[in-house]
Amino acid sequence: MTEPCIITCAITGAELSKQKVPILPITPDEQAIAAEQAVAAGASVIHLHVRDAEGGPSQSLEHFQEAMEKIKQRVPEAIIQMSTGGAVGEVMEKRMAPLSLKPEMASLNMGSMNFGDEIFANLPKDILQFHDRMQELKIRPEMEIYDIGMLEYAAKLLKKEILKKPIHIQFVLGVPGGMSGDLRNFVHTLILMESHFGPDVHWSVAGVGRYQLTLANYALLLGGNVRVGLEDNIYYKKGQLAESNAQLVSRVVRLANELDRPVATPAQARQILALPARA
Ligand code: KMH
Ligand code: ZN
Repeated sequence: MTEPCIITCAITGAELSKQKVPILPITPDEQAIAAEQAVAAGASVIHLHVRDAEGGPSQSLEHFQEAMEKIKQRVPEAIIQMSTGGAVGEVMEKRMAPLSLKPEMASLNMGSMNFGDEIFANLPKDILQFHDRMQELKIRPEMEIYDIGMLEYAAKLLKKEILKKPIHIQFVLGVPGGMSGDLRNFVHTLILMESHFGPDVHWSVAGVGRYQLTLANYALLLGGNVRVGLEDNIYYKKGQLAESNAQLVSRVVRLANELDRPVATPAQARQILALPARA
């Protein structure tokens, strides 16, 4: 059977504001509703950033705790994937702290890069520290890869047996400063990934902005997984803002149906990703 596609929904992000995107869920209650709707539409993983009382990006443990509790109350089956990237410029200690809440998954950013006009810093020593902490707490890292050098760095860590299988990669393509979502780039990237990691790697792709739809289609066709959501893309189509996170998820589900690709339930996603059982 074709492997079901795991849909991740990145509901909030750290860079957008409610002023610019009024439908952006930023309070714990709004995030819980957005997560519930996204899961009802077909998502199984919620990539989670949280906000402070003013709506600004936060990596505070308390803000994560509140949002995670509200999400779990509304949609207990959702797999919560905590962001450890936070907003550009956030200090490592703050990015690391909320991991002690032990989400099932967390993002592990695999290198430094320009991120728009700023620098998103992820030094090797910090990447290893995040990784060790996730291992210690049995949190599954999702490796966020924005450029091909980051993939090669991950391959090096696998060779050194620092990273261990199962490996789960999220390509985030189209950030200004990273690799674009041009399909020719992506084909090359996937070929390289397979040569380094073998066929049993799980991968997903998040196309930023206009790349979201094309890359989602491509992942569905090639047996990969898909991330959509307002963090990456606020448009449904050119010039038309998305109505909600769920709307973006629903489109992927429709495409998957057309392409005969089943969509994973949260339980199937846990099985596919071999997530450690939780008490
Ligand atoms: N906000 C970006 C600078 C992650 O979630 O780990 C980084 C980001 C990655 O969103
Ligand atoms: Zn993120």
